[in-house]
Amino acid sequence: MRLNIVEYPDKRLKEKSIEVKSFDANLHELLDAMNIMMLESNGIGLAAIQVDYAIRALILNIPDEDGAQPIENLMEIINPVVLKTDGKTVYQEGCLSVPKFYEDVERFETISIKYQNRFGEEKTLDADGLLSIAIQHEMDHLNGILFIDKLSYSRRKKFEKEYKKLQKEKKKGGN
Ligand code: QAP
Ligand code: CO
Repeated sequence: MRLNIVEYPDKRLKEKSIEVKSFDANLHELLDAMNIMMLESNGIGLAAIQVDYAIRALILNIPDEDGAQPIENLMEIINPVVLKTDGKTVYQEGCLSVPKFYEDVERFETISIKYQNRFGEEKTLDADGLLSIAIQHEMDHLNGILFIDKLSYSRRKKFEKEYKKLQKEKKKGGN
């Protein structure tokens, strides 16, 4: 199974992903391939829609203090539902689907969710810090929302400008 990252401004990123109903080998194969893709791309989180599977599944692996992302720290979150949020925090976010752009986004400081693991077992999770932010960022993907959609008018304009500049550089034959 080979996956590709869907990048802005692809319309597929605006789709609302659908609930996962079968926790079978196909799902496990997708989750395994997503983990490889995420690590190869130096990501810390990835939603299935970002690899063109419009299902409510996401993975996270928050780097430890040495910047390592061991498989034990991988989280696979299926059909997440928010139970509780508290506080506000701002963090400079990025996204594999919006390469090379980073901007401050406001999120809840803490979040509690329920979700299912790859076997369909119900779990709950209380998160703070970067994990809380990452969960909110990835859950937005399930509803077709990108972090750039949450920017103020002026910061969104800054994004549009930088995006156009990057496109021009690409045409000229840079990256
Ligand atoms: C979402 O983002 C996130 O532009 C995960 O050139 C971001 O993994 C959660 C990446 C911030 C919490 C805080 C972005 C890699 C990776 C790029 C990512 C790039 C290469 C983004
Ligand atoms: Co993202």
